[in-house]
Amino acid sequence: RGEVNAMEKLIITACICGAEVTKEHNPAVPYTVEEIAKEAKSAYDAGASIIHLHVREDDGTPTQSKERFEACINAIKEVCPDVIIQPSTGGAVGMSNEERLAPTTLRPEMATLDCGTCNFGGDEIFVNTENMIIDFANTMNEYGIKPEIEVFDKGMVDMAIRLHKKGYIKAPMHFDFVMGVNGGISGEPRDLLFMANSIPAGSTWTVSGVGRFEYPMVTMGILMGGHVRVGFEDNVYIEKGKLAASNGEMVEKVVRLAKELGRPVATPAEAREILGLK
Ligand code: KMH
Ligand code: ZN
Repeated sequence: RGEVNAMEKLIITACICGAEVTKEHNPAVPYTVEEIAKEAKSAYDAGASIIHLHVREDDGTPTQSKERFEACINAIKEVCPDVIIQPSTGGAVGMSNEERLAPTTLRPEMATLDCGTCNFGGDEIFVNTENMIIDFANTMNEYGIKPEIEVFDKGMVDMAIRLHKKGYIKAPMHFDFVMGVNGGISGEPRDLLFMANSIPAGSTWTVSGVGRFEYPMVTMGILMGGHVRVGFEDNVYIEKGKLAASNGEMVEKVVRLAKELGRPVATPAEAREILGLK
């Protein structure tokens, strides 16, 4: 169950911006349209085929504004014409459903579909009720968007499977196991084995590890035949105690690991093929 050919090309997703991380954490975190395009290009040039996209106002405030997404997507497409752009529908904790869904009206190839509610550190709660997930899935089906099913815990995998059986989420499903959120599943090797063994045959998966879990989870993901995500949204360090200069530097590290471990890296065209995008 959940097996992927270990020689399959490796899809690298770069989560270049996020909603929580700021320039105080790492001055290279992008806010403006120009900064977002520059970070996307650094990741793409290094080998990323998907950009998981959150956008900000110039002062760093997270926004789900359709206009801001459109401006950023256009700027990214100018410098990385064939990259797959995957807007977030998670946005930032506390945003309304309508706000969160705004980028789907641009009909991107992919978007995230968060499959459960969880604590998100401190007093934060990231809310995704069952009816919200159904509503978000229906919207994505209507617009022909392939969901990346974001799961922060095992129960969210089960929710996705249940909604698939009810016809709301189409197969083959593509999961992103987000490991190490303060409120979700941790990022120990056994946790990833458990998650990868819990999804239906024929599904694809990506793994991302938050903070110190990033590179260990990525390494395991490469070895297990999954796909991987890195970037400032998940972690701002290139190694313990050393800030990453760019998202591209983090992607370069993944490409080096993949080479050593025998996984060729997918181009955007190959990623589209693997994920069944049009
Ligand atoms: N910013 C988090 C609250 C997603 O992109 O879909 C949610 C998140 C997940 O980042
Ligand atoms: Zn995100």
